[in-house]
Amino acid sequence: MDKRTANDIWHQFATDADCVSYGNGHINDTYLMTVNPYILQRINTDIFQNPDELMENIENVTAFLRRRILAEGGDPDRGTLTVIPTKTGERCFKLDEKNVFRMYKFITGTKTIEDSGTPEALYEAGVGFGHFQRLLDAFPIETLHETIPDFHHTPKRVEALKKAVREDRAGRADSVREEIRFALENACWADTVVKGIGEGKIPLRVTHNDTKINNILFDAVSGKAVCVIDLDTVMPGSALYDFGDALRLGGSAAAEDEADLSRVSFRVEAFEAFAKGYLEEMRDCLRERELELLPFSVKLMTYECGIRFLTDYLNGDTYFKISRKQQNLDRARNQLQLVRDIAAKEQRMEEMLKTRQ
Ligand code: ADP
Ligand code: GN1
Ligand code: MG
Repeated sequence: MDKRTANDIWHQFATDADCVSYGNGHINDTYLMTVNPYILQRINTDIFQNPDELMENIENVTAFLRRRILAEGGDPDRGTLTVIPTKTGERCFKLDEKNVFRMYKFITGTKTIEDSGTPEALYEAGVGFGHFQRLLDAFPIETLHETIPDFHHTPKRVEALKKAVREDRAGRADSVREEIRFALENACWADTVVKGIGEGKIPLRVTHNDTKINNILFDAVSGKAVCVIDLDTVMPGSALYDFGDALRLGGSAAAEDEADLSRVSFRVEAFEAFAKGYLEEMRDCLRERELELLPFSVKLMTYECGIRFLTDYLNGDTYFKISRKQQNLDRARNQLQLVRDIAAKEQRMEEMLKTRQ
């Protein structure tokens, strides 16, 4: 999008630009123009095919969070996203079917963490995501739309991988036999959380479903978690999805697409720090089965992401953006290597949690 288009779109939204008389000059007429900073985002309509439902979710969830944050004496303008409607009162602006925009208040004085993060930052991230989930504990979950159906249904992700292998659309299956073998050999525990939900041992909650550490804004000075952002995938899900996904990235010693697998390992100290923050918020809300599966969830979510990358590589890179050839394959190999390391450290993490309880 060029600057001019962005500017035209910006004018569609009900922003609060102000113009007041300024100073005490005797000669000229002087005015101060103020405008708060805003975030303008184009919604990816290839992935989110119903932007109206998506924005309804975000509006309802942020309105609920706003009330909860006010009730506990916090600042809702910093603690949650604020959706700015268009001048005609819509939640988003549709230039055409493909180009749909939304606006949020920009939350000032914050930063994001783009690497895995120090244990201190991970503790804060744990508090941030845990707090988000706790505040949404009483949200009427049945009112939420599923913005991407079966998003974390791991067995269906396994089926999608099998289909991609069968179809072999990009002619790449022969070159990744070892990765496919490892993925399918480990598919036996893919249904653990889905089964737990089905049996009523794991409750459905309002979950974020994309808890990358860069989806939290941290205070630029104190480093404390300020606001959970990127709410497109807020849907009914399991707390284990959010816990596991946060550590999939936050717990890794290397970037998600690091091709040198000798650098890929899981940092148990990151798990300890994140779990500490998360449990300070969520311990009293979680059921026994959820607590039990926290270490497992890190392996599960890393596995799920690994097979999603592998599937996309086999399909010819149609879902995840790539900036170089084979990036999805590097990501897949990286995540599957991380699964091996997490599995080797799973028991240590379980013991760590037991001594904390
Ligand atoms: P994506 O889905 O592409 O990851 P995000 O919603 O996470 O998009 O936004 C991308 C980046 O924009 C964030 O990582 C953050 O740096 C910044 N950002 C988004 N919303 C806000 C906001 N309300 N205030 C400040 N920064 C924001
Ligand atoms: C995508 O948009 P982003 O980068 O926050 C993906 C996540 C994956 C992640 C892997 C809607 O997240 O599910 O875990 O990439 N989001 C969607 O890095 O598919
Ligand atoms: Mg994001």
